[in-house]
Amino acid sequence: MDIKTIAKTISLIEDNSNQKKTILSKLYAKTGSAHRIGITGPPGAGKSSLINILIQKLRSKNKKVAVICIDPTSPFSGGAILGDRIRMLKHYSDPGVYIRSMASRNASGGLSLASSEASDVLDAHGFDVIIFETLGVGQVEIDVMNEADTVAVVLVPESGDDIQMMKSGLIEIADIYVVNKSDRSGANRLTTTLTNMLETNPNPIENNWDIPVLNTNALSNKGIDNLLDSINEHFRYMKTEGVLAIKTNDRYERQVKSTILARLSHFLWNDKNKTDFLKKELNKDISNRLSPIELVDLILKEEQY
Ligand SMILES: Nc1nc2c(ncn2[C@@H]2O[C@H](COP(=O)(O)OP(=O)(O)O)[C@@H](O)[C@H]2O)c(=O)[nH]1
Ligand SMILES: [Mg+2]
Repeated sequence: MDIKTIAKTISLIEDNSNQKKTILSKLYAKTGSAHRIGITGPPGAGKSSLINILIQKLRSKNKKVAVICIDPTSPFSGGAILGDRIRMLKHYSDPGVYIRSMASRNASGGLSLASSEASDVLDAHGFDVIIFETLGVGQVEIDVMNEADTVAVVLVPESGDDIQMMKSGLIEIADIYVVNKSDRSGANRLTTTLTNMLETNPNPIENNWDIPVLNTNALSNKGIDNLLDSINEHFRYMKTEGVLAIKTNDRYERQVKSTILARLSHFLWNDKNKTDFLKKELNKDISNRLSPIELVDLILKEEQY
C-alpha cells in the first residue's frame, strides 16, 4: 500500500466512515510487529527536533517510520504542527516515512482510540516504528501515551525548577527521560534531580527496567544514538519479560471498551425519544426536574443491557 492510500485509509477511520469496520477487521491480524513510541514533554522542549533526527537514524537502518503528531489545541493544522511539518519536511518524498497530524475533531471514542487505530493501519502495513508526539499537558495526551509501548519524556534544563511538571502524570509514564538542550546550563542539575527521584521512586510495574536519564542536544546531534539504543533496549526488555504482550492485550481491551462506549452513546443520542427526555427536563425549573441520575434510568429503561 502506498503512502497516499495509507493516508486515505486513516482518514476514513478518523472520520468514522462506514468502511471503518471492514478496514480495521481485515488488518488486525497483521498487527503486532511495530514498536510504538511516545515522545512527550512541554512545548518547545525539542521533541520534533529529536524525532527528526531519530527518523534519519532509523531510515539509515532501513526501518520504516511513521509519526503521528497530536495537536491538542486546534481542530485545524495549527502553527505548531505546521512548524513540525517544516522541520520534518525533508522526509516528505521518502516513501519509508509517513507524518500525520491528528486532532480530536471527529475522533469518536477519543484521540487515544483514533491514534491506536491509525497505528494499527501503519503497523499492519509494515511500519517498523510509529512515533506519537504529544505535548505533555493533559489527560488526553497521557491517554495517548498509554497507547505507546515505550514512552520518552523530554525535559529541558529550565524544567528543573518546574515542580508541577515533576508531579504531573508525565513522570509516571516515562520509560526513558531525555534532558534535551543539554548545551544550556542546568542540564546536569536536572539530570541529577531526575536520577535521585528515580532512586527513591522506581517504576512499580516494570521493576526490572532501569529508567535511563539521557542528555541530548538536538541541534548538534549529541546523545541521540544513546536515545535510540535505550528505545531499542526497552523494546527488547518488554519482549523478553512479557511486558509487550501485556501492553498489547491492554490496548486490545481499551479499543473494545472505547468502541463500545462510543457506539452506545451514538446509538442512544441518535434516538429521538431519548433526546426528547433530556430536552423535556431541561425545559423545567430545577425544582421540578428529575435528578440527572434518575433521568439516566429513564433514558436507559427500555434498553436491554
Ligand atoms: N539550544 C538548543 N535548542 C534546541 C535543541 N533542540 C531543539 N532546539 C530548538 O528549540 C526549539 C523548539 O524545538 P521543537 O523541536 O519544535 O520543540 P517541540 O515543541 O518540543 O517539538 C526550536 O527552535 C529548536 O531548534 C537543543 O538541543 N538545544
Ligand atoms: Mg513539536
